[in-house]
Amino acid sequence: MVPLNANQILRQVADRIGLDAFGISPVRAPTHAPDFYQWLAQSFQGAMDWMARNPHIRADPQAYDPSARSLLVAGLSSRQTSPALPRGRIAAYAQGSDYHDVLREKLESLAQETIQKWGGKFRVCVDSSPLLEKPLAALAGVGWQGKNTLLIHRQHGPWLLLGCLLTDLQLPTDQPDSDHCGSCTRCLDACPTRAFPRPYVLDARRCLAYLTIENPGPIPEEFRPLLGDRLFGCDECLEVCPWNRHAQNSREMKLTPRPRPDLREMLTWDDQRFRSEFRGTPVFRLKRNRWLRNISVVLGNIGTAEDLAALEKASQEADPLVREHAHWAVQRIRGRTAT
Ligand code: B12
Ligand code: SF4
Ligand code: SF4
Repeated sequence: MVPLNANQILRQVADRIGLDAFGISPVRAPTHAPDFYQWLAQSFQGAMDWMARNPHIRADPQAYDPSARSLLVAGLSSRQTSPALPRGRIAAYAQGSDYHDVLREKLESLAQETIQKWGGKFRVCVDSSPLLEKPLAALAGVGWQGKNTLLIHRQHGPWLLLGCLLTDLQLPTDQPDSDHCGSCTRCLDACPTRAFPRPYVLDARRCLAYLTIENPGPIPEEFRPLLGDRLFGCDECLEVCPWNRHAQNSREMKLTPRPRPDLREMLTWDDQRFRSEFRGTPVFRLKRNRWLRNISVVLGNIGTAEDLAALEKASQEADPLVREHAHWAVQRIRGRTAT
């Protein structure tokens, strides 16, 4: 028999396991689920075709798992403030080990402890399952969905990484939080590519996180200068949020930034070296060619004449993606330094 204070008990378990936020929601479509169809109709997902597959399942967790009676949502802070690289920036969530593995392990422990207490079946979902994790986290009272579309937590701001457990256990639910963005528009104003067509909606095709991570092809030229020194992802609309005022760096040691050498050195790595350096981190899934694509664009923006030799070598590579971006970077540096 599940006690009435089950969510308080589980909140304590979650905290002990190292999770920074926790809530339980009923298994139902979030309030703004219909906006998801609108988002797809405008092709805001770009080349992320998987977002458009079976949208009715993504829009409603009950359709994804008809046996589910409760949805547990957990958050793990990814906030980091010490840079991992001498030049260039990697988004905070991606500077250490892959959070998918870290969060999955914690959610499995939480499921095991719950099973020992009250039985039930559990399904672990971290990022790649067809769930609208942010609106579901809002429904579970973890925070609210901000104008930058991210889940904002009163203590951890926009830095929580989210994961869910679907269970056939009927658990007492939490109350959704209300929107505390007020008249603030800092995230919308800070976005270098103007990727928000309106508050609470993102055109992923313009987002630097999409362009540097999900986008399999060339980075369109109009966006290359706007990338600045961002190598992988973008934290601009997170860093400016006033709800950062109480946020601490992540307590999860596995997410601690791993130091990396300079961009010029990484440009010379072969595939084997790339794989051994980045295995087990979010950068690994880019593969070497997209990593070199991104390094080239960053060097095109911030590089010096000393980077030219490494870039010229990269512009002779067999892969056309690397070749073209390295060539673009050489031209940009030459244009700037008159070499
Ligand atoms: C696809 C995806 C992306 C895409 C598209 C992002 C997007 N905003 O949709 C790209 C590649 C751009 C991306 C970027 C990033 N991502 Co991402 N991404 C996802 C993924 C896999 C799906 C998101 C999704 O469903 N998008 C579809 C759109 C339609 O959903 P939506 O943005 O929630 O849209 C809703 C609102 O617009 C709402 N709405 C419309 N009008 C209104 C009005 C009001 C008042 C309200 C409240 C809502 C509302 O209706 C829509 C439908 O519900 C999730 C994981 C998951 N399974 O959920 C991670 C996820 C959202 N990403 C995450 C992260 C960390 C990032 C980055 C910060 C990474 C980085 N540093 O580079 C950036 C942030 C960019 C940004 N501002 O969103 C985290 C976010 C955690 C959090 N605290 O919110 C998630 C949850 C992954 C995880 N498991 O932790 N991501
Ligand atoms: S992550 Fe960067 S590019 Fe993407 S919406 Fe936020 S500020 Fe804009
Ligand atoms: S920056 Fe302002 S508008 Fe954007 S999410 Fe934070 S509080 Fe909301």
